[in-house]
Amino acid sequence: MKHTKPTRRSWAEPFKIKVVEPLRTTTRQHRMKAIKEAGYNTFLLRSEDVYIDLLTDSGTNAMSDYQWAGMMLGDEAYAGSRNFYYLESNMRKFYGYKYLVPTHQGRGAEHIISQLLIKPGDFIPGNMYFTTTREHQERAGGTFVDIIIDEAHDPESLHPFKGNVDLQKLEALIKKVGAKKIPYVSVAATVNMAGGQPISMENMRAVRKLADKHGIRVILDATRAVENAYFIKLREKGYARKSVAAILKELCSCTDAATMSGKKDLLVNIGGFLAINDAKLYDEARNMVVVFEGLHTYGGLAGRDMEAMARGMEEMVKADYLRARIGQVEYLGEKLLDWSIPIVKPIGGHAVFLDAKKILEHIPQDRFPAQALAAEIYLDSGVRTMERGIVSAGRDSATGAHHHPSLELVRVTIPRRVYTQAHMDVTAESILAVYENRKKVRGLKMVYEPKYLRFFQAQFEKI
Ligand code: P70
Repeated sequence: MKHTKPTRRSWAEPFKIKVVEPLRTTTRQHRMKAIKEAGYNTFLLRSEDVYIDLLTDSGTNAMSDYQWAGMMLGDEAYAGSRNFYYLESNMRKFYGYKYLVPTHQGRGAEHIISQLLIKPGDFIPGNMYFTTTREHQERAGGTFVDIIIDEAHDPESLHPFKGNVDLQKLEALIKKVGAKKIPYVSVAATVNMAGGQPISMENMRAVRKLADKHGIRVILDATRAVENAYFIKLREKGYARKSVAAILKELCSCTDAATMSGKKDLLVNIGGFLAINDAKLYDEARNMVVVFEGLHTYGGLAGRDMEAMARGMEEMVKADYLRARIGQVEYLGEKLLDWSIPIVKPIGGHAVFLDAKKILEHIPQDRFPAQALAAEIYLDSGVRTMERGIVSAGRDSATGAHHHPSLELVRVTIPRRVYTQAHMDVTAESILAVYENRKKVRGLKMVYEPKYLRFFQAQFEKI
């Protein structure tokens, strides 16, 4: 093999491996049967039938020895666990909100905040929908309105902050429906469905200012806010010398509350929370959590899970960790770009997103090209990815028609601290093999469609 001389010095994972979990390989014949039985939906595959699992970065992280040691210090008291108080103090230290309400995961927090703040007939503007977030907003009687900048809908746009809010779109909505019908602006950092794209600090400040002018709250989806803070450090003027921890706190300070899925940035396998500044709202949330999740000092979690989250916060902001984390996603993305495979640009924080619309241009969107592409990659190598296109977008709650998102993507999601560069090579080669045979891939028809969040359980057949 020929090796060219490097043009820059490499990074490496800032850890060594202490425990290993064997991977299973399967035959193509085995996978053919498995994906057919799963109705061509990668969510319905058994993990045992998967080789490299890039379905999600959610709850799939490898914990450190420091976190595992903390698990043994779980205080499993029903009330007032010391792990809760440690988590609360670290949340204050790293995110800066006043009050903490733990939940079993992110959607538990979304449920509570939506029920508390949204009235039927309200509108919730946000920088692109997220599936579970919008579902909870709609269940509370609200209507989600997309106010992300147009560039976010264009996979080719190289805008460095494709997660930005279009302030004119926000202002136009306020004018149209009135501030009283907008309980809050829902801002995500980074934006998952746009391809893991960040929002800039400048834009976040401007959103705060506009919301203040009209007395509207700003609620942050902080699920991947650390990765957003890292992009701000790399890309935004004036932030290169600031620490990611300082940037994260500054970002949160522009908002009134946050929902959090701890299963991403916090380097754990389960957990989430709601973080709030307003004492009255906190009081209501603390009361509601006991109905749906558990007492306000555990919120559906074991003490040990809260300990692992608290310790994860200390690790998530470390510079060497983030460099390797984002660097690994970039490594995979650049490899695909070198081979001219269409992906969302710039490369995002948690995943590489394949542009299924371009790759399978012979398959119309109503025949689910991204769903078909994800199934084909699995079939080729046992690598599991996820559809993020028309199936995920669901139906319009008013008309019942399919939403037709401009982005029809397959998400190749990288768990934190789990896979090596060699796994990225194998993944890239499988995607290349499928890309080269793309003309032979056929579309799908949906034969089973569940009512809520259909992408999780829908089933398909080949056309
Ligand atoms: C993913 C996961 C979860 C998530 C998120 C953002 C920006 C909230 C949540 C909910 C899991 C998932 C969820 C729906 C469809 C597919 C996969 N994202 N906000 O893989 O948090 O899962 O803890 O309830 O990304 O992206 P939780």
